Formats: sequence, C-alpha cells, structure tokens
Amino acid sequence: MHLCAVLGPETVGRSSILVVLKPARDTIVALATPYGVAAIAKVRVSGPLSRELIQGIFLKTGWSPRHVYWADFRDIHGRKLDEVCWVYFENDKSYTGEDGLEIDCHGNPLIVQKILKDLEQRGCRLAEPGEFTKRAFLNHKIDLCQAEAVLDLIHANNEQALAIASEQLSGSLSCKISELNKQLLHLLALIEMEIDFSEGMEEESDSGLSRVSAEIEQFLEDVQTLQAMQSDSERVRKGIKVVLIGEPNAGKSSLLNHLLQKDRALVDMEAGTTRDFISASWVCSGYHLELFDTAGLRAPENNLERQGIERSIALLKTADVVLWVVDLHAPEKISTEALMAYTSPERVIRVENKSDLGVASESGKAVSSLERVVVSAKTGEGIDVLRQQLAAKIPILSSHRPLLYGINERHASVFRRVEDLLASVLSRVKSSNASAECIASDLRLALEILGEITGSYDQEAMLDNLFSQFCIGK
Ligand SMILES: Nc1nc2c(ncn2[C@@H]2O[C@H](COP(=O)(O)OP(=O)(O)OP(=O)(O)O)[C@@H](O)[C@H]2O)c(=O)[nH]1
Ligand SMILES: [Mg+2]
Repeated sequence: MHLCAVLGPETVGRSSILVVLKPARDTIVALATPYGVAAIAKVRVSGPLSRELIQGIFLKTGWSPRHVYWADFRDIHGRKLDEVCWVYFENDKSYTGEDGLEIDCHGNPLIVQKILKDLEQRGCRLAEPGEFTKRAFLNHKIDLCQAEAVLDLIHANNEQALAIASEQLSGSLSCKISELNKQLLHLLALIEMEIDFSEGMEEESDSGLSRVSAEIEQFLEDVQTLQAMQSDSERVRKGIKVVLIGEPNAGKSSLLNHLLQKDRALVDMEAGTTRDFISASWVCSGYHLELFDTAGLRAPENNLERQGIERSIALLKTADVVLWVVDLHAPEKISTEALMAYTSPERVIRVENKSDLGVASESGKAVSSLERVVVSAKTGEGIDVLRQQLAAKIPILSSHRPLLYGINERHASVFRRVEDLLASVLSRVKSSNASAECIASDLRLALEILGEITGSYDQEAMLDNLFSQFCIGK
C-alpha cells in the first residue's frame, strides 16, 4: 500500500509552502463524454449552484447525495427535454472538491445542446478544457502530478502506461516527492545542528561535515535516478520509435504493411515511391511501438526527394530501433559504416528482404556484426523471427531500472535544477567554502523548486499551460 493511501490525498506531497491561488466561486458545466451519437451522454456540473439546480430542474426535495435518481429534465420554461439519471455529490465527496451534479441523458447531441443551454440560462458557465481537474487541484483533492496522471490515464494506449498512470494518480510520485522533501528538511536540520553559524564551516567537526556530504550525495543519487526514468517514461507514453530505413525499392513499405496487416503505405516497383514518412502504431509482444516508414536513401533526384531523405535521416538519428531493410537481390549502395554515422549497432536489425525470390549469392556479406534476419514481406516468411528479435531488443533499450514513475519533461527539468543546486552545495561543503546561512538558503530554494512538481509552489502560467492540455469536461 502506498504511504499516501494512509495519509489521504490531501496531505500527499504538500510542503509548507501554500498554494495561493483561490478556489473558484462560479458553477461550471460541460459534456464529460465524447461529442456525438451514443447510448448515454454525461453532463457534469461543479460549483455552488449544483444543489439549487436539482430543485429547479427535477422539482425534487428530500433526496440524498450520491444516490442515483431517475427524472424528467425540465428546462427553465418547464418543458421536458429528456428523461435522465442524476446524482449529486457534496463537496467533500466530489471529484472537484465542490458541490457537483452529474446528469446522464440520452446520447443525442441535440439533447446535450439543449441541456447545456438550459444550464447556462440557469447561471452555469461552460467549462474551459481541464477546468474540473484544475478545480480538484485548487481544492487540494489532488496535487499537480496527480492531475497530470489523470491526463496520462485518459491517453494511455498500452498496459504499462496505464499501470504507471494509475499508480501516479494514487500518489506514487507525490509520495516520492514527499520523501525528497523530508530528506531536504533533514539536511536543513543537520546544517543547523552540526554547524556553528558564528564560527563558519571550517570550524566544524569532520564527522558533522561528512554526514552532511553523505546525505547530499544520497539525495543527488535519488534525484538522478528519477531523472533517468524520463526516457523510459517517454517510450512508454509515446511508444518505442521503430524506423524502417533502406534503399529505394528494398521493400520498406511492403514490410510496414505486412507488420500492420493492412495496406497503410503505397507500394510500387518504381524506386522512390515513399516521399514523406508514414507513421503507425503497432503492438508487438505487449509493447507499444510507433513504426515509421521512410523515403528510400539514395542521391536525391529533385528537391522534394531531398526533403524526404532529410526526414528519413532525422528519424534514423532519433530511432530506438532501426529496421535496415535491404533487397537480397540488389547490389548494396549503403554501407554499415555509413549507417552507423547516425545510429549504433545495438539498435539495428538488418532485415534481408525478398527471400521468396530465392537465395542470393551475396547474402550475409561483411555484415556479421549486425543482428540480421531473412524475410519476405510478400509471403511473410521470417516475419515471426523478426517480431521476436524486435521484442528482444526493447528491454535492452531501457535503463535497466524498474520504471516506477512516469517522469515527464516538466518533472525532469525540476529535477535538473534541484540537482544543479545540490551539486553546487555539495562541492562547497566538501571544500569548506560556504557559510552555513548560504547552504541553508540553497536548501530552502531546493525545497521550493521541488514543490513545483506537486504544485505546492504557485506558478499560475505553468498551471494554465498544464490544464489547457485536458479535454473539456475533465
Ligand atoms: N518478390 C518480392 N517482392 C517484394 C517484396 N517486398 C517488396 N517487394 C516489391 O518490391 C517493390 C518495392 O516495394 P516497396 O515496398 O514499395 O519498397 P520501398 O522500400 O518502400 O520503396 P521506396 O518507397 O521507393 O523507397 C514492389 O514492387 C514490391 O511489390 C518481397 O518480399 N518479395
Ligand atoms: Mg516505400
């Protein structure tokens, strides 16, 4: 069980620095389900008007919170708009931390529009994207990294991403930040206890200083471990980038289509068919991959082709795995060395294609250092082996650390700033080249910076940017 499950979400990750943003006072409304025809649509209301709406719309008294009621939705003129189910949530039991009302109506966009319009006429305001979650944050129902986890949870497209987002929403990262906070606070206490402020650090006992150094080193190690999880987190969130590269006509597009089991890319016997890259999601052995088919590499014949090839090379440079597709029966113009200028051997699988045309005399020449597989994108021969090789490569890409948290760019940049600050403190402590006041002040600054992850440090522009990535109704 997470520590936060014991502490409760309100206490998780909150440092002593208070959020100064004020909770909202108006009542917001939005469609919480996708727009379009469906069995049911959910309209969500949050704010102080929620309670009186029940009396006005459903003409109902004597109801209980968190119970589902079936009723006619009557508009402001008393006309029936639909038969709906509604539930009221009192503020301490709602998602946003405010009084809330959820109305399930029939999933007809016309009905939804009428209900939204009526709720506006009754004093509600249409919500901005992410405003419900922003209110949950402002009312201390969740912290900022839990709010991000909501977004990750909605968009997770593979099991691992889902599991990490779910843990993060329960407070896994918040708890870790809370631990780091405690480490910093302990260091602050140590500095005050161990160091004689009037005499300066040169007067300190060796054991006191070495204890401070050891704690800072431990803290730095923790922060670096978290930072190192960023690239794995990105791979889990966005998919592992697999780039098909090779000469024109080698069969890259045919291979893409075979792997996806659909005609995604155009295939033709004319060399130079694929101009711009094509990407597609693909699940291989439980891993979520993003496959990229690219323009064939050769001396470009025109400006358009040159641009396509530049894009191929840009993708090659950033690929997690490269499928180097070669035509077994065509003379090779790309050398292994030339390819390695943009990638590294452990990332590459050399896919020797068109095996259905017979064994090629040149097969296997001078490429023994690269992992290879013989396939036919036409008949499917060898594709299972390719899949296995690809799946085996994926764990090698990871940092070999268990991925405990989803670390995004925002978190990583906070960790980098804290790391820089603490690394400088450490070098000053080691060289006895700092006043205790300076060190204590840097530690307080580090606490403040770290607070940005959970949002215990107020930055309005950053908050607006973060919540604008949500959909309306969340
Ligand atoms: N016999 C045979 N033909 C293949 C195989 N794979 C591809 N081809 C043929 O090779 C030609 C080129 O295939 P593409 O998939 O368009 O090759 P590409 O590498 O995407 O080519 P560009 O887009 O021009 O770079 C087409 O005529 C395909 O039908 C294969 O495994 N066996
Ligand atoms: Mg192609």
